[in-house]
Amino acid sequence: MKRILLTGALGQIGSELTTTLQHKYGVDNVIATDIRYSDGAFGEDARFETLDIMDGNRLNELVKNNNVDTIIHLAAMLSANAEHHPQRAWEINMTGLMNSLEVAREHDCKFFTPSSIGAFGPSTIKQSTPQITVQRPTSMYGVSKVASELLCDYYYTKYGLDTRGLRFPGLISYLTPPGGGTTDYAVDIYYKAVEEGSYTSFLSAGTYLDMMYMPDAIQATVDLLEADPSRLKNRNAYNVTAMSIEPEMIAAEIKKHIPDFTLSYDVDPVRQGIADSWPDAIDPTAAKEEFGFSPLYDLEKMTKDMLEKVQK
Ligand code: NAD
Ligand code: AKB
Repeated sequence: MKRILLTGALGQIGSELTTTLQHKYGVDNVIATDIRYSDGAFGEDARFETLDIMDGNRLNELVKNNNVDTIIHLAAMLSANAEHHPQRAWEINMTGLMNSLEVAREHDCKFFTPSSIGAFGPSTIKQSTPQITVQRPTSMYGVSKVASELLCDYYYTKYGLDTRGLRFPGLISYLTPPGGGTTDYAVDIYYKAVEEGSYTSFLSAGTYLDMMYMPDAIQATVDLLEADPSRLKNRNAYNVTAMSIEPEMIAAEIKKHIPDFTLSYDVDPVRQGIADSWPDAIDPTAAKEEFGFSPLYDLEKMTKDMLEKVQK
């Protein structure tokens, strides 16, 4: 892998993944793109281009002119926003993906795009959710993620495109705020704990969801990108997770560092409905076996690091 292009690079994942890839493969070999202007986010020498993913021709030109051999497609609308704008979410999530897959096919690029725990629904088994199981989500985000997984499978079997993906859980990070998802409370809670000593959660107590700290998500992405293709049996997306947690558990961990911290609730029915339709705890065995997925952060270690970083 030498020349990587990322879409949606200024988002929560892209802002950290781009920097990691720059260090690993060289600044010149990473082309970050986003619909928004970067304003020097990735350093003075970074290669950045504005790109609306709906414009497949421009993506094609960028890939061709820069001899790109790997596309990482991150531009998407997340679950809570998508539920408020379902038609637009379908357009961005599906046309964006089709444009990226088509360009990857034309230039024979390796292709990575994230799926999500949102690709599961209320009829999916909630505990130890298997890699291959029922996927009948009830949110527009989930519908688009299932379709995305199927399209990645299709391009692999039909055209031999080297598609790879991860079903990310809620990702917790301190560098870039999350972009309108159902799991965002698990990031907000750390900021409010440090700034105000209290937090009002939009998900109720006892809402278990899979989560992972961003360094583990970035490492899993790099590991999957570098994995021996002959070992990968799943070309849609792999279950990955580091912890299954609910708001009270995060609060209890925060209180070890900020004893006066208080947690209250003002439940948002839209995001609660989405969260209730998702699994409590997915099973990442296939990712462990096929590309060595092995997260380093549990709730305790992540909380300590998050609070230190947010306090800075
Ligand atoms: P984000 O919302 O933080 O970032 C998305 C980026 O895409 C933004 O910078 C935005 O400007 C850009 N964008 C939006 N519309 C665009 C367009 N038309 N053309 C080009 N760029 C556009 O999202 P994220 O959290 O970084 O997620 C990236 C991917 O990972 C998405 O597919 C998301 O579904 C998936 N994912 C994220 C999480 C998570 O917790 N962050 C969990 C599971 C899956
Ligand atoms: C969201 O909540 O939409 C994302 C996700 C789990 O896909 N964080």
